[in-house]
Parts: sequence; structure tokens; C-alpha cells
Amino acid sequence: MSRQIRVAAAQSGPIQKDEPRQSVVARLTAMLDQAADAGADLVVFTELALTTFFPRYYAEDRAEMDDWFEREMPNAATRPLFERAAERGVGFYLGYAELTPEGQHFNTSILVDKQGTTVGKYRKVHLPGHAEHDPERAFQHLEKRYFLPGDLGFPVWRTMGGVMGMCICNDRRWPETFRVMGLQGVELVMLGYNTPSVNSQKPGEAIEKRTFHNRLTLQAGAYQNATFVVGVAKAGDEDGHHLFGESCIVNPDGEIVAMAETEADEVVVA
Ligand code: ING
Repeated sequence: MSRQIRVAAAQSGPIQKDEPRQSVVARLTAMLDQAADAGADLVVFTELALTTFFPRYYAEDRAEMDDWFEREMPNAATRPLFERAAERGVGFYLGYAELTPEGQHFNTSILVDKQGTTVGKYRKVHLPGHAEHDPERAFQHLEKRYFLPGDLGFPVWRTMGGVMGMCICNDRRWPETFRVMGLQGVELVMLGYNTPSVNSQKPGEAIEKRTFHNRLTLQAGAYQNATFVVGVAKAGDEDGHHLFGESCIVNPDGEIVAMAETEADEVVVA
């Protein structure tokens, strides 16, 4: 029997520094409703989906950045999303900045099933950018300063009728990410990304190369591991820094079967 699942890529438009989490969660919840109305079983949100992409800002004292992190999940700000998802019977992927009770900082995603139970957690392994302020760069990309490399590997989970895997943003650029999950029989890989349209070290590089590399990594990962891949952007202009969109759903033949058309909050279903 064919195991069909309707998946929604829920792309986020820009999140500004001063936008409260409650406002962001209301946006995510509205997209979840839209996806559920379109018959989706599973909604994929983006990387660091609750806040602006704060690793673009330098802080001498890293503790100053702790306000961008979540100490527990769900929490007061995100519980409405978990509750609405369970009401609608929809599972979801959510990317956020995790601060553990032991004081460790990770760029994290979770997989929540249709009953609102967190069935999986992933922590970003490939952290791009740099750890110290780099005046040579057009803008900073300080993931190496604010996050530890993920310590959970690339697991897969049997849930919602399939074998599901997760990764985050820069992970998609490294073949081992998809391959390790492929060797475990993954059937659907979900990932969020916040990718600047400008290369901070090569400002002259055309955006077309960046979006080409995005499609290339998602399509190759899908085809070479016979898996669906759902890539979901945070898009648009955050504090003067542009992030490209093109959130998409790719089938195991490596074909893009659906793609976002805007740089705003947008739900694409397949
Ligand atoms: N962003 C970018 C990404 O990997 C980047 C950083 C862009 C690295 C382009 C190399 C080239 O898509 C995040 N958040 O990893």
C-alpha cells in the first residue's frame, strides 16, 4: 500500500530584532493552520524560526546573546504552536537556538508528531562562519562563536508512517549529512536555512550562484539517497541583510515538485 504524506514547507519572511517571540509564534501558527487547511500532515518550519538571524551580530560577552536562546521547549512563547498543532493533528519541524540546563548552546531542530510529542532532536553539526569579529567581512557570520557543534549525529526516526530525518542549513552542503541518513533508510529529510544572498567574503558573487548551490545541494541529497527533501528558508530583508527564499520540496528523483514564490511567510504543499 502506498504511504502518502502531505508535507508543507512553511517559509518565514524576515524577523526583525525587535519582533517579540509571541508575534513570531502567531505567524507560525497561522501558517500551520493554512497548511492543515490544505490537508498537510507535517509542517516544516525554518532554521532559528523564533528570532532574527542573530549570529550576524557580534557581542564581546557571549552571555549577552542568551536572550536569543530557548531554555526549554515548549515554553510559554511556543506552547500555543504545540497546542494548535495537536488540535489540528499536524506534526512539525521547528528550528531554534537551544540553551541546555548545563549551559551549552546549540543550533537545534525538533520533530514533533501529530499528538504534540517531541519525537526527535537534531543539533547542527556544520557551523559556518567564524568565532571572532572579522573586520574583513561585509557582515559577520558568528555561528562558530555562539553555538557548539552538534553532538547527536545524524539520526532518523520512524514516525508519521515513514523514516524521517533532520538537518540544518549549512549541513546540506556536506554529502555526509544526507548519506548517513540515507544509509539508515531515510525517506524524508527536513531542514531549515537562513542563507544570506551576499557572500560576506565575495560581495561581487551573483545571487544566482547562491540559489544554484541551494537547489544543487537539496536535489543531489534527495537523488543520491532516494529520499524526499524539504528545504525551508527564512527569507527577505532582516535589518538590512537579505536572505534568499526558494523554499522547496524535492522528490527522490531529485526533481523540485514545489517551490515558494515570495520572500514572505508562504506555505507550499506537496
Ligand atoms: N547560512 C549559510 C548556509 O550555509 C553560508 C552560510 C552561505 C555558507 C553560503 C557558505 C556559503 O546556507 C547558515 N545559516 O548556515
